[in-house]
Amino acid sequence: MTAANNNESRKTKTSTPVITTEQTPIAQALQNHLIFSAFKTSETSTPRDWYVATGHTVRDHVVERWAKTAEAYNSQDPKRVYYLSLEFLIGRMLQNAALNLGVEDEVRDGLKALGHKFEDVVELESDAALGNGGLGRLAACFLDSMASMNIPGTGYGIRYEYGMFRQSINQGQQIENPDNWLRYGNLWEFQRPESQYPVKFYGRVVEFPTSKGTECHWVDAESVLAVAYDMPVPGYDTETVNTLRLWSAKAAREFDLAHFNDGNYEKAVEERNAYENISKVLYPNDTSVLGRELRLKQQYFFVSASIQDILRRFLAKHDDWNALPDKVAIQLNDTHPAIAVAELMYQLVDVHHLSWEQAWKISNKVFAYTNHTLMPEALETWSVEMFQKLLPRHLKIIYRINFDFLQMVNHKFPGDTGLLTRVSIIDEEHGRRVRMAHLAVVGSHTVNGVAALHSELLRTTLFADFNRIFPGRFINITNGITPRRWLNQCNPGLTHLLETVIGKGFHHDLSKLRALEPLANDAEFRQTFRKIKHTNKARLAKRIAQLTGVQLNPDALFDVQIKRIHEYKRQLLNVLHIITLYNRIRGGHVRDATPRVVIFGGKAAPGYKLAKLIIRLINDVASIVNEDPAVGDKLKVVFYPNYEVSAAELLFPGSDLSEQISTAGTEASGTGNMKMALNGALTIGTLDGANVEIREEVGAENIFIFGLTTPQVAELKANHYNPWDYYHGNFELKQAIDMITNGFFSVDEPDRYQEIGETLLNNGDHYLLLADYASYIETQDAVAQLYKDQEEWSRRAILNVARMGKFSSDRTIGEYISEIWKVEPVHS
Ligand code: B1N
Repeated sequence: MTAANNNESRKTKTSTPVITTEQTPIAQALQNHLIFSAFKTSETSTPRDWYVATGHTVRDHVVERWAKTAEAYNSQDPKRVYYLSLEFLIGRMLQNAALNLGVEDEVRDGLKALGHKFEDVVELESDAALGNGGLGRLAACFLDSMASMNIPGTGYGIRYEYGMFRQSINQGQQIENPDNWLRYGNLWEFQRPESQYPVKFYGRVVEFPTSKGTECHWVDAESVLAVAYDMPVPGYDTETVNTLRLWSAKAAREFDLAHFNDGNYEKAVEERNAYENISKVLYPNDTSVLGRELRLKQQYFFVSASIQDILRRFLAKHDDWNALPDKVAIQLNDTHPAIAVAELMYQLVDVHHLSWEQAWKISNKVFAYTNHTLMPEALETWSVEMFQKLLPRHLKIIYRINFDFLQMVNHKFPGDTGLLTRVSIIDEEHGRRVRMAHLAVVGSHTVNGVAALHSELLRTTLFADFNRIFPGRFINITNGITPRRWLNQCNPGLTHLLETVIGKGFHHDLSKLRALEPLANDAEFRQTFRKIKHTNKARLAKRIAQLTGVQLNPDALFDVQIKRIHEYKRQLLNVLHIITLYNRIRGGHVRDATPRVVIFGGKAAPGYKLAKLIIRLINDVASIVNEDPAVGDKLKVVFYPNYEVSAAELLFPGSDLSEQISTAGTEASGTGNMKMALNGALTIGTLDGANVEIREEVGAENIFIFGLTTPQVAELKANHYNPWDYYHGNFELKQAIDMITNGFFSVDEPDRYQEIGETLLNNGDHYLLLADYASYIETQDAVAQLYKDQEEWSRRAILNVARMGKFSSDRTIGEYISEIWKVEPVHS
């Protein structure tokens, strides 16, 4: 049981505080809400009641501005951005709302006066974990930036009843537990019963001849209701509060009365459940797709409701459809909402009776698509058969879009049938499938990648054909992170230090951090900087001791890899390094080792066997290493259970070394890399994703780059890469792999890690761990060496902080605005 849970079960110990005349309005509001919102007195209150009182107190401030923002948008009718995403990884709301509204200190003081600690109260909120990882968290950072920049932006997604599963570790293995995040209610959401839309599935299409051609009617369809739940998105230091609108599925009829009257009560309930299952649970797969019907249902469900909502809002003020692109920009967060291209055509042509040509012209000016990965297993395709069954009208629409598109291509590149086959929206070679990425590219005016290298690879590999067909359509917009949550909120110590030396300007313009550069040479400043890092590490160590029982020395080098568990991210390479260090220590080869703590965190998709095996290996290695008296404090290994946004807020500030070690060309961007550097960690990484740009910003001398580059990876693969050569050529590598496969770390089951040996040696080592091993180890040795020189280490860490300005999501959103959305700020 966690400390937070422990707290929860007991009553608040403190006696009723004396109400003094100097009480602040916030302290009064807290007490009022304890009575009127939690319905408790101080004597009977539990810690959760204080969470409720605090939440309501902060929420009141939010709601006031929220209404004003809505009113300003309504009266000024600006062009708006709609960010469609199947994932929004928000995390906790309370502290972020208090911070953005500028009432955090007052709330903290108010609680203190009443005998409570803000930090303890905040801990009682469940994370809104409506996302898997980087893609979902990016959507949340974008919402924060849009609100902070007064951009009329709305997020649209699904109100999953269960978010990302909660991970526990049992005997070293991942266990998935349901994430019942709404169990105690959610004071940050507002149901909007007035915003409900029917969403149709199944049925068939009938065609009617008319004077203008044929008209299609989608008939005999089943229907489910999408009910809106709104969550506020308060901007930082501004009056703007935007909206995240999440859809929940509700059966269109309470029960099928026919079944009900037959006495078949169970069947009536079952059918109802089947509809409501659509918004039940988030698919826990990151960068890989399963092709399940329920997933396509989820996608169409939230897309259809969102498009209906967007068009309703437009129609309330306009009657000229050609003005739609002047009022509406829709961003597709990967291909998950790409069905929106067909849905808008459906709405415009079938429901609102525009001509196909006019509708297509309008639609193309509305949509833009962001690609987040090159991994082939993440490219969404749906069997034509399933599509036909679930969305028969949309399949027809897609055929028509494809027909027009291929005609155009054929006109531009006559006779190139290979090209037509490759770019067709329908893949005819793998049993007829709809390629959602192709639909998204054809239906959008702009397509962007998420880091310079990734966007270049999109243009030259995945979308090379499309780049010829649509020159200029493909651009780059490098990802960013919101400094509110990832600096101010998670690292108050560092934030305060920065404010005292360079002022508060960086809150609104992160590039102002550059003013910090000269202080890297100031010994006194370096010492203060180190002290803050030490405090953050001690705080992290304390939490890790509570969670795992492992005691850590905060003076050790905290070497951290936190992200989804995936072969391409190469947690295994990190493990090979740990085993190498362990062997050196055991062999007595190291005098004067740099004490190191290696921390892992991350979830494996429940069906991804090898990823789960990697978690188990990390834990098995951890128990051997941590319990070996020959090792002592020199090396500790920890797996941090249930890595989530709130855990990240503790882990980033407590890290010294940021592991960003994916095979070059595989990680589209990465955003943890940015969070870690902003919080004063040095990076060890490959030239992959945004690491390339991080190096550009911080300077090659302030980052540890190793391994093959993207072209070298391609070349090695083309030249019959053989991992065995590396295995036989490097004694330490061979020894480490042998220990894994011989059962050194799994004495009770020596074969446990056979599969890992197979992947690395016999199945081609797809992610080139063996090829990069020597370079990685050598670079890690340099890291350990530098850490001994604390002055030089801190100097470089400070320069990293100073040079992270580019990676604010405010800069990213600024680029979306000028390159894609063409929207203006609105002041409420
Ligand atoms: O999107 C992040 C990037 O920083 C990461 O490099 C990238 O891996 C991540 C299918 C995905 N790409 N694709 C996904 C998530 C869920 C799913 O069902 C794919 N996530 C990323 C932000 O750009």
